[in-house]
Amino acid sequence: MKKVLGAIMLTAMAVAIPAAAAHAEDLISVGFAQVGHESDWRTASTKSCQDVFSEENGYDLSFVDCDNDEAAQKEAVRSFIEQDVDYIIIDPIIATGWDTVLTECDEAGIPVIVIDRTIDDSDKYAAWVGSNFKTEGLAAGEWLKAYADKMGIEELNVLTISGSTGSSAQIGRSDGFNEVAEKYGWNLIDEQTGDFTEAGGQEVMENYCKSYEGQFNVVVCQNDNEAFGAMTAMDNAGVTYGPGNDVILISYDACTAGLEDVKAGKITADFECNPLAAPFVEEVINKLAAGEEVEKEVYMVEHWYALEDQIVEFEVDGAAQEMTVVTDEVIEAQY
Ligand code: GZL
Repeated sequence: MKKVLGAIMLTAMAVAIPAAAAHAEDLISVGFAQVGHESDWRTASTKSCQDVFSEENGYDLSFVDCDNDEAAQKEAVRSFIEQDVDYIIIDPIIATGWDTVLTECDEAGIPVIVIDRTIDDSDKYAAWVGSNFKTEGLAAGEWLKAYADKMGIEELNVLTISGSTGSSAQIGRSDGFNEVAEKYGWNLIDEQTGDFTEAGGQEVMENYCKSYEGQFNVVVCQNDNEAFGAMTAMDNAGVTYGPGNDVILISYDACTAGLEDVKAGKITADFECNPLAAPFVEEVINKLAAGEEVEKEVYMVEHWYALEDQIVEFEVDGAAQEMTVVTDEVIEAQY
């Protein structure tokens, strides 16, 4: 009985014993210097990396939340060099000031993969996985033109709450949208940074409601969390927004909560920025490990969202754009 029991126990124990944790030296070590924790988008980006680069998947992830502090981010990268990790992932808070520390990574023989935002003053990294922020801005602008024409709105007076100044997401979205605004002669009243946070969006919108009362009919927020704050400020100021109201409210990211606000008729259109880059980063790492060539740029697939009545046809750089109608199923599937 004992033997049988033992066998049964062994079997039971075998089932119960988790896969033997690989020894640290068997794991691929990855250092990830993340922007911070400023938005729903950022939370999804962090989770994507932590889910993929887990110990059960064979990785030892060193994660540093740099809290939007550029100096802390450089320090985190240098700590990864000291740890002699196998790979470094950076989501750069701002696009410049990177060549020195990337040179140090290069000299240490540690490949760097950049995700999401871009590094514009150095190419000393193996690959970048992210979004075309200027395309997001162009899409928002050309959608607004098509929507305003459909609604018979001739004069567009625009206030922008931009993202963290100097981040490639802010630069690209501003460049793209403002290029369209200039093409069609819209009135760009003001552009101030809300730093991609809800508090920042609310503060800027409070100031806008005081300074530009009755002068604006479009508010562009460069991410959903700024839009959440802007809505609070407009509610407090008695300014209505969303289809059929005082203000056309445009946002970026299209996180779940943002799409819920589209469905509720608050955000008029939301332009997605896809945060789920980690699986594509892992593909880059696998190719590097196998000594294969890697693409220098890998673009994420993104969608533009609105309700049925706000769906209009438009083009970006001559390419027809497909808009997605926000339904409960679309929201359920979002990040
Ligand atoms: C864009 C990303 C931006 C998001 C914001 O790729 O860097 O930073 O749009 C986030 O939500 O804070």
